[in-house]
Amino acid sequence: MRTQVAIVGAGPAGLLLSRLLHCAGIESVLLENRSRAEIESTIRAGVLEHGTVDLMNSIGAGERLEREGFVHNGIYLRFDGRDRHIDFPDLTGGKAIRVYAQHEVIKDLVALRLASSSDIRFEVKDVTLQDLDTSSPKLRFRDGEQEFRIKCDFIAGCDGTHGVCRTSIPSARRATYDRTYPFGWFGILCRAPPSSHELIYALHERGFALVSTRSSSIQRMYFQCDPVDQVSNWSDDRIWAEFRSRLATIDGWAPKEGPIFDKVIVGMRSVVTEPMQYGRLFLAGDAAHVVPPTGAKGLNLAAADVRVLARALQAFYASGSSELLDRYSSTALRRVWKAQRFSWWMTSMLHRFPGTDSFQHRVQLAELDYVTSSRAAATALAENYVGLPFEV
Ligand code: FAS
Ligand code: PHB
Repeated sequence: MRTQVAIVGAGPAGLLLSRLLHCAGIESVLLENRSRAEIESTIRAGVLEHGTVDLMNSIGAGERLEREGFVHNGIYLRFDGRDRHIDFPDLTGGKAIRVYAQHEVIKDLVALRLASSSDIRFEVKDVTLQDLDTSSPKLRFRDGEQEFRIKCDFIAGCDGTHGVCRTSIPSARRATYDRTYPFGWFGILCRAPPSSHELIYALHERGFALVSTRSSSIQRMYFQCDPVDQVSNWSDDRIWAEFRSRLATIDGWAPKEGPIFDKVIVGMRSVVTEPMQYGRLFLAGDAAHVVPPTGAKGLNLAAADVRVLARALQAFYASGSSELLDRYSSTALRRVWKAQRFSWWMTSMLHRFPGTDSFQHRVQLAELDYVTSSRAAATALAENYVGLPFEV
């Protein structure tokens, strides 16, 4: 097989990149080791930055997102039993966010890929990369009983945290910066009406809680938990009791409860791999970096990476210049590290760290009070949350 760009991984990064390249007339083959049904039902992120929405619309992938996604003009920070609102349009010159589940984004992008008769292979096995430091890198993979070899110009490693691309870069040529947080998130999906018209981020002495949404009848909520806790330890009744406790307000607010049909515990890590490229291999999305979900950045960073990569590849094929490709990693990392900082800051401000004393808790409350009473501080939160301008 021969193609211009071989893409490993059909998550948001790989699918968005394949569509951006298609729109630029650049051929790609997309390899995914799970089934279409699996990737279209993997419950993950829920918040799209305004720039991600614009990107989806620019590639013809925004029709259902515009119809079914929820525009949210702010978030609530809840502490000391009271809500304070962060008004995004007021603080950012009119920007907002869109709540639209990641698996819906995946469905929309897979449909576009198939409609354009572009090559996407599901359930492939044993992807390996060769000759990355030459001008004709290669991939091998198995599809069923058949072995395949792809010759290409470039490989995009969009295979997430547990993929094979990052580790295909010699360890002596890459550095990893990471932090593991001493807590996880217990996430639920339940059948209930929305408890709030916008997201609620709550700090309580028992820990963090988040009220998000998926639709008028399905709600997404999280609370901070022990990272080694087990889903089986938590009955529905115990879960709702924890949410009622952490989200309680002085005016008696309580979440709208309903049958819980999905429970998951996700770990909390910050990871960045530098550089995000080696020879003709370019990493994008979780293959290169992971953020704690507190800032709702994971999916949006993947989109920002592939926007930079697609423009660099387009310049190469249009003019032969590799200048933007040579700068891909440094360009992408500027936004990655700003998103890492914001995600770390939101996580540090809104979670109870084991072993911290009452002084630390009061410092956190003071920071929340400052962020919600200073226009300058609220603007800093808002402009990061809705999405910083894309790197040129
Ligand atoms: P992805 O991991 O989404 O996609 C990688 C793809 O590559 C997968 O489909 C995988 O099957 C495939 N793959 C892996 N190895 C392969 C191989 N060897 N060969 C071929 N294919 C291979 N982010 C938020 O912003 N908000 C959230 O609330 C949030 N919640 C999350 C909950 C969980 C449980 C997890 C794990 C992540 C969560 N994230 C959240 C982060 C998540 O949304 C990622 O940032 C986002 O999926 C990144 O997209 P990709 O980089 O495309 O990676
Ligand atoms: C979600 O809806 O899944 C979600 C929203 C905001 C976050 C994290 C997750 O910060």
